[in-house]
Amino acid sequence: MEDLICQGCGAVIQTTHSEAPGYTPKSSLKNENILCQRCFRLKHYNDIQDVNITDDDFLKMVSDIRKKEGLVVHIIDLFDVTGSLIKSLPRITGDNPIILVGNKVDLLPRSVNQHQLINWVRSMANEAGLKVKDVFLISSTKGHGMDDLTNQVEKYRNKKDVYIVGTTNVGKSTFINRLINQSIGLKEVITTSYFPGTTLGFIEIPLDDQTSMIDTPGIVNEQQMAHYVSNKDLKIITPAKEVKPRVYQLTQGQTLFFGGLARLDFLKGDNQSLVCYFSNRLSIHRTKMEKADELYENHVGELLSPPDEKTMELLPEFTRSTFKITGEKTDIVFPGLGWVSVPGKEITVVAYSPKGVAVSLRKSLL
Ligand SMILES: Nc1nc2c(ncn2[C@@H]2O[C@H](COP(=O)(O)OP(=O)(O)OP(=O)(O)O)[C@@H](O)[C@H]2O)c(=O)[nH]1
Ligand SMILES: [Mg+2]
Repeated sequence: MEDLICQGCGAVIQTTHSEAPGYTPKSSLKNENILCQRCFRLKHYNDIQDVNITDDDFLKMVSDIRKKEGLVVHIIDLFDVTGSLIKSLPRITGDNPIILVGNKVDLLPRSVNQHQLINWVRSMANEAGLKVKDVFLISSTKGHGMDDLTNQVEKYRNKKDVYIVGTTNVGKSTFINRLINQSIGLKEVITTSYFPGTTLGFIEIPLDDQTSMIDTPGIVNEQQMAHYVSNKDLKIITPAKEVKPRVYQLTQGQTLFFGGLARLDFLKGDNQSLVCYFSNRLSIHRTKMEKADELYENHVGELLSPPDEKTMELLPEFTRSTFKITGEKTDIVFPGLGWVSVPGKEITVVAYSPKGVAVSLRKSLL
């Protein structure tokens, strides 16, 4: 007999280990569409049950695509390109053609020019050495760009299967749910959540008699901030709607705190406007550099929050990186948290982020 699969997360259904993936009470097996207990609780109570599947297990699962033939749709999160673009994707998905999809475009300021944004995403992929056939921008929650993408996927897939691949939380399952909803009207068939690691196995959605679109578990990128914060803080740092740029006119010797999760010192340079793109719910605090250490020590978790208590247990210590920026307009990226855009004037900054979540620079997005 073939294994039964949970239609919400793709785990193999079992009735013996209540702590393991796919657990379903025997009484539920008679239902036509089986949902495991974890999916049921996520859907109805927004309560996440941890499962002991390792990052490596997920990677192995997704690496199975190497042995298959189909189109790979690599979804990234436009709010966290650094944390979600998988440079080594061809090692995981083999020779299969890749198209790149920037999801969550609804989070970026509406004024952004779509054409420029596509070119920017393409240049990020090029820089990472990732060869892609095409680039698209969508919002899986709002529906933006979905029709165009669906038509192009139909063209690129060449009557073969379609694999939806990406790091955790980029919106793979939300994307497929939207397609299901558009084609047959059913709502939220696959389980989605703001917790990373929602999908646990392959979920096949038939496209026709022979081929399917396949949802896959997210590949874990240790660098993502999401792995170091509590569920409550995750909700605060994840933007839910269009991010409002916050502009700070800074002078040398001033510091910005992003909650208490990251910090930026303006070490040297002429006065300038720094534009901050973070979740609107994350508070930004300005202070003098000379007072910053003391402020942090005395007020992290209070004035400077998040982190809450739980996050403070998980969070590695700050590491510092010094950057000298000259020339073109540059983003200082705090992966998974946001970025600060600085004009291309000469400026030296020191960026602090939790160890393991490395701050980086990139050509400015906006
Ligand atoms: N703002 C915004 N949020 C989105 C969009 N698409 C997905 N999300 C949110 O992102 C979170 C993750 O979505 P999922 O669909 O579960 O992501 P996933 O890639 O399947 O995640 P895993 O299964 O854990 O790998 C959820 O809170 C979604 O509501 C989008 O287009 N815009
Ligand atoms: Mg998923």
